[in-house]
Amino acid sequence: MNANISRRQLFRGALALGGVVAVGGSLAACTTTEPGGPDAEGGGGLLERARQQGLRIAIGNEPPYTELSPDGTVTGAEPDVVRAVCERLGIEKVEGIVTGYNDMIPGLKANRWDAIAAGLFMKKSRCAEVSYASPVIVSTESFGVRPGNPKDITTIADATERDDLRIGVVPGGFEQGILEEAGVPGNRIINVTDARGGADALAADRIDAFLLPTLSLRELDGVEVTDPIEDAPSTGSSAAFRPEDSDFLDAYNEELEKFKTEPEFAEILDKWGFDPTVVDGVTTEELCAVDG
Ligand code: 6CS
Repeated sequence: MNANISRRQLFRGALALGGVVAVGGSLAACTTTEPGGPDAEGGGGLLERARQQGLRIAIGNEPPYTELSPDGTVTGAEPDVVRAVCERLGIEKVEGIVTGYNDMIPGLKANRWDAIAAGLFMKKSRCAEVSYASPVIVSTESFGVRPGNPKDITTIADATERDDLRIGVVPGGFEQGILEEAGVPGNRIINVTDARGGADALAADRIDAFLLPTLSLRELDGVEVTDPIEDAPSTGSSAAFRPEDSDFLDAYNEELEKFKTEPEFAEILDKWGFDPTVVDGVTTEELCAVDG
């Protein structure tokens, strides 16, 4: 599979072949902490608090975007970039808290964590609630299907037009929005718990296809992964913060832009099988214009 997608192709949805571009790496062992109080002073307060107590990030535990190892080590594309940028900000600890995609923004607003670093893809409705840093991940979507793709599912139009198809999605995920926007009836959009749950549902014939980012599906045993779906919207992600933490976001973005030019950024990407070229020049504004 050619992992390089031209940016033009990606944004015109004309994906002939492609993979996923993003970052990755390893992260120091992390623990989770009790939720802290609200950051009343805004971003400046968060920066100081994070320097003293560490930064709490919400993750989905969906490799290669995020992964919580049995020993508590938090790795994955976004946490690794967050960890590297935080080091440059004098923040020594990054602590991962596993949660569902549908809880990430409400939990951020409730101060259960300080940021989201889960590959929470940018789209209009999310960008209206949280402030994203400069993009580090640009992704494609695929269907996970049973070997041989017996129902020949390859496009969102297939999912919309064929009443026999039951499509699995994770609750509140970007993919659920794709199907709802396309007009797939709710009784054919089947919630699964997470990536592993989707693979199990597929194997048990509770769903006919599992809609998830291409690279996430490739991590699952027993799941055949279609080429990137040409009629699915493409977007990307980065760390997301509360709008009132704008001072923190400004400081974070300043370091992130520098980090994206350093060899370590490219080294992190390769570790998770991503290619940074497509993310060059991609802006938060562009990705926040994605419908949904
Ligand atoms: O942003 C989202 O909602 C999607 N992101 C990832 C990395 N996996 C599935 C999820 O639906």
